[in-house]
Amino acid sequence: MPSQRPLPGRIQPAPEGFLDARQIEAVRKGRRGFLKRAFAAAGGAMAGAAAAQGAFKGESEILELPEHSRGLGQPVAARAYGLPSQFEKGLQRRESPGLTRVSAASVSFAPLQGMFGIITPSGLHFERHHQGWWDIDPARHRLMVMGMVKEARVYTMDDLMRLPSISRMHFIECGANTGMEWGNVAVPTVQYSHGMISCCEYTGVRLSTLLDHCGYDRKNGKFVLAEGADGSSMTRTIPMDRALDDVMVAYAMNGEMLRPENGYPLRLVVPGVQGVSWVKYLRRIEVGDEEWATKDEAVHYIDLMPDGRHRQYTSIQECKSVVTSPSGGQTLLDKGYYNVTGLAWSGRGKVKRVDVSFDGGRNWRTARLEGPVLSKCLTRFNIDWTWDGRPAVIQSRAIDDTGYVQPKINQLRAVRGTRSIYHNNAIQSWKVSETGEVGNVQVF
Ligand SMILES: Nc1nc2c(c(=O)[nH]1)N[C@H]1C(S)=C(S)[C@@H](COP(=O)(O)O)O[C@H]1N2
Ligand SMILES: [Mo]
Repeated sequence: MPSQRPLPGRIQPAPEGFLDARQIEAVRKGRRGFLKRAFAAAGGAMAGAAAAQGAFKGESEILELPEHSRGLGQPVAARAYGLPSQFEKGLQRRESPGLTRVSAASVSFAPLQGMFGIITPSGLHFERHHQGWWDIDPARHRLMVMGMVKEARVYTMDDLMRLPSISRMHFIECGANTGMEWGNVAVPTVQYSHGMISCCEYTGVRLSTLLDHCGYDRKNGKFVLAEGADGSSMTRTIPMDRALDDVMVAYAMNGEMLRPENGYPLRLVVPGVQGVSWVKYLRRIEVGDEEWATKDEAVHYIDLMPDGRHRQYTSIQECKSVVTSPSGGQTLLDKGYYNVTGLAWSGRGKVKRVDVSFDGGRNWRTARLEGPVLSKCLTRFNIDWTWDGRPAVIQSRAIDDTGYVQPKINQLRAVRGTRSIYHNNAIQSWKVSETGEVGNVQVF
């Protein structure tokens, strides 16, 4: 068992992979003991009520002063980069065993089941590398802007950091997120079904600032190409109106310089658009008059339709949501109240509403949206639920401010078939069994 913080609301966290029945029983017993202690410590009123009848539950635990209440704590950690508590070690990005042959061309998934709010801590950000990651010396890194411009320029990092700076919060979702579920139920936990999404605050320069600076061709410059400096030669076309709208050349993430895995020292931020266009280790921007149809636009990142043809240049991540707790692999240990929580997002703007069903889509209730609700950014939702101990199917359905409603998996398949990899934004269903185990199911 990985050591992992017990989640609020009496939910046993999903371990990596599956537990057998014997392990679940062991967890249940251990967890019950923990709960009794936790309640005694937390509930003053509860403790008071119990105390009226004599000694209250957990009395000895709360009265016995632990070492940390008596001794001297650690000195300031001033010279070291801060790390999470040792008790949080179980919460990590994870690779899906067997998904790819080499880890340099692979994915690590963010542990959505154990995260709070909307910001992804940098150390839990998902990763997708086509040719491994690098820690590039910023003093030697350069960005060239060229093509249909009056004056081609090469920028150093120092040059870029002198330019007018902006900070924005946005989600990044790999187009292949939830791609395993096109055919049938494929993976056990929300980490593996939806963990190729993250959401951070980015700081950098508007791409339009650079395009203006170089004097891009306003008449014929209809597209820009972005290219990365790693061996994957990642290259993606971005239409000029989008490039001028909210695209950023970012050097910082969550208040510090980008992490190497996420493109240090420079990456493109293309709000609302699939992750592949967020070119890392950005070294070149070219202005042109037509799409480039590079390998990452002609061979990969295309959607195979039922009639055998491919859709190309499908880049926007449509409105989507998922309940992150309770979710696949977790176990509800008791009947009673739960705060059901999840994430919603739309590549077209803001999330307007999220509805949650506990009976497989027959009845829906509207969830509470936590602020801030920002455009092309994750939105946290919460809803009250009292579990009566009977089987349940939990779903969430998001609606964005264009009025678009997140589809059911069969509605999506009716249009797209089952052979796509990318852009699966279907409603996710989690089945809760009588014994409280939560698993991945598809409901039609
Ligand atoms: N240079 C470069 N940029 C890249 C990639 C890459 O392999 N090399 N992968 C792309 C893909 S497919 C995704 S989903 C995102 C992942 O970003 P992250 O690793 O910061 O999560 O980066 C994109 N940009
Ligand atoms: Mo991706």
